[in-house]
Amino acid sequence: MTVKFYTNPMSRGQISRWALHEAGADYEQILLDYGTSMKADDYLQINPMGKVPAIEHRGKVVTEGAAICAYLADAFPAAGLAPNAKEQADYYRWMFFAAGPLESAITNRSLGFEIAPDKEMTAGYGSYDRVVDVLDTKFQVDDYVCGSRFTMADVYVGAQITWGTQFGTLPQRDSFLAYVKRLTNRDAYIAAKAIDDTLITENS
Ligand SMILES: N[C@@H](CCC(=O)N[C@@H](CS)C(=O)NCC(=O)O)C(=O)O
Repeated sequence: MTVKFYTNPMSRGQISRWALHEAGADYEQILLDYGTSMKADDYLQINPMGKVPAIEHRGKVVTEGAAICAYLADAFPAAGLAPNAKEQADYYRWMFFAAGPLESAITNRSLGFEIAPDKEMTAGYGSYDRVVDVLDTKFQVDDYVCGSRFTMADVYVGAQITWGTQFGTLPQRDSFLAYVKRLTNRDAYIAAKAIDDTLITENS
């Protein structure tokens, strides 16, 4: 069954498109514009947040980039991107780490908002520096989230690190750059990125 994919090429929808290509899913894209079709009543029925990405599959909606990645890995098992029993701990741990602490730390940093040291115990991510160091340590040891095998968790975690190092919201640590190189050489990444880049060029 075809996946309906709601996106804008200049958005986190790029992560979901990459995931769709990794999963080998047939999909139909619906392009939405910021502030207009993204906030229109018919789309708010799909995602009341008025944000992209979102997908519809088998009569259900999935929003949130990380959830879309995990869902696609499960829905398209032939791609072999869901974790096996030994990989589940790392898969869920780092996927949620990227969707929670990492995303918050990057967003706050890019908006110029710093957590005061005496408030770090309250903030879920503690401090930006600690988040970066923890992630750096992880990828100094492992090639991929689950060790030596690429899984769908690498799409989500890897997209955050790829964008972060490209746009300067993450430092250019050696471990990050080596990980990004492994990921951005993948056929699915290249194919998905080419589609979004073309859409961006056509619309500019
Ligand atoms: N937590 C959501 C964030 C989605 C999000 O913020 N998307 C942005 C584009 S990258 C958006 O749709 N912004 C439009 C708006 O808020 O009006 C996810 O991870 O998918």
